[in-house]
Amino acid sequence: MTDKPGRRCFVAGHRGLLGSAVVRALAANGYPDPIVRTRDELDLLDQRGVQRFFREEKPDVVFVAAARVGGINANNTYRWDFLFQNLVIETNILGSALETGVGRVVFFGSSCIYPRVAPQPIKEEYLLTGELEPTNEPYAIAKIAGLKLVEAATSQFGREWVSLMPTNLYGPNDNFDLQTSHVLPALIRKFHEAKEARANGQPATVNVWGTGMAQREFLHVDDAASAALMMMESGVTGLYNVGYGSDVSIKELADTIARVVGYDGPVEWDRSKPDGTPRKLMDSSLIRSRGWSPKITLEDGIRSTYEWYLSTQNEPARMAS
Ligand code: GFB
Repeated sequence: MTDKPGRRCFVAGHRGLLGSAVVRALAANGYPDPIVRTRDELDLLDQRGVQRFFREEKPDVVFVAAARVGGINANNTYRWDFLFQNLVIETNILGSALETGVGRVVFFGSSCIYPRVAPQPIKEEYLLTGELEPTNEPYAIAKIAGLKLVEAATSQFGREWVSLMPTNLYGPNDNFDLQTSHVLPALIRKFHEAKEARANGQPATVNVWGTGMAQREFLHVDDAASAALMMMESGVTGLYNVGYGSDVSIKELADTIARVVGYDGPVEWDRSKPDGTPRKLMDSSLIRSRGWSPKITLEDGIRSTYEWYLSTQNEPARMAS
């Protein structure tokens, strides 16, 4: 690793799943008080406000974890919002970071930037070699624009800016809204609520979207944050996949969550809902060769996320043993 950069870190999106994990990772590694702003304090869609903020605060390092995000249904429904808002957030932050001389940026994309049907596992070099998955094309196009800005800041201006492409993330501070969330928090909530209903003598069935055959790779957000910190400190540039290394079918995921939650009732598969990309397992050997590897297994991660979810419901954890 090269020298540590200046210590004024700005974490954009610090209340979200990924941003809050970056704040935890910074605190654990000697960066205790990153600059953060709530949406009320700083609207990242407001170009002038973002410029003013950067000129006043002059961060040395920026983590771009702010984005309009959501699961397959949110991506597919709010297509304007996902394209427009993500483009504006990225150009506001990256433009101001460039103007005020920010040396290091960690920009987060997503595995959905890659072609819908790509050889597995997906290498970084497969970017822009085929058509995108239609359900998340707006989000993917915005994220591709962002990582191209990062690439250009390096090639044109010599900035040590890096883009990380995490696979499907989960963990504390995730969104558990059943219409807009990703599959893992949605299923934790669905199985938990069905378990509670049955315990109260009500009939309940868990509704799972799609065929169950789609494969997904899940990474605990604390592992993604440790990758972000390592890459920021090294000053490396370029594009890196950040994945767990293996994937599961949605059916297998549902079985694991049912076991962790302790639900043994019926499950119905809603084939009117899309599967999305059939499979998007990433090849993360590039970042692994730099010394990073995930530490949290899927089952352990689901357990701790379920505990966190229960803690937000003001009730004691009642896990299946
Ligand atoms: O996590 P998810 O919403 O997003 O869905 P993607 C993954 C798979 O789980 C799909 C199925 O095949 C869904 O049909 N699924 C089953 C469910 N039950 C449910 C449920 O109750 N809720 C949800 N949400 N899914 C997103 C992209 O794609 O992945 C984003 O839209 C981003 O752009 C993100 O890239 C990481 O993995 O399909």
